[in-house]
Amino acid sequence: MLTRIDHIGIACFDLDATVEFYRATYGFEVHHSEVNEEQGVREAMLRINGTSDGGASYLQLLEPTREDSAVGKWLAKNGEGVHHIAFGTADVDGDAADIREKGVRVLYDEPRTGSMGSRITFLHPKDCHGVLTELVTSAPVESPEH
Ligand code: CMX
Ligand code: CO
Repeated sequence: MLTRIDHIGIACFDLDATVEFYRATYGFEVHHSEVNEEQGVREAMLRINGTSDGGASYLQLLEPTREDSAVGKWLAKNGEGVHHIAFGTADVDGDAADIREKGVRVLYDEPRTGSMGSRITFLHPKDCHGVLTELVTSAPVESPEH
């Protein structure tokens, strides 16, 4: 079951400048940043709020690491802006299977690795009224180290 907005993915040409815009304008700070080579992105997660199921909602700022990546191609065509939305679920495998049965193209056979060790998959935007849609199961919370 999809229970929350996990994040909104925003494509940008210059990650550092875009992070600075969100900091200076709204006061949002970077909660986490990483490079995901498989997805071809350098990204920053800005944590907006916690949610009642223990998750959180983020803005995901995305700069392409290569022109032929999903974000690189999209930016070349559209310029900067909202690239995708992501719903949070405790069971990305089950929800992806259910949605595939409804005739929506799920892009991956098995979920792949997303931000902060999450497991992610995508639904084709042409089957979702023009919205690239991601499903996310967050990584389990690790117990603190001794
Ligand atoms: N939102 C809405 N429509 C989109 C889109 C987007 N983000 N990206 C592509 N499209 C549309 C295009 O406009 C195009 O439409 P037309 O045929 O009407 O012109 C069509 O989809 C095909 O687009 P394309 O430019 O030829 O791109 P591809 O088919 O090669 O790739 C997609 C599209 C969705 C399969 C690819 O972007 C993908 O695999 N996305 C999932 C992975 C991803 O986005 N990773 C980055 C984020 C990582 C993260 O969130 O952690
Ligand atoms: Co995303």
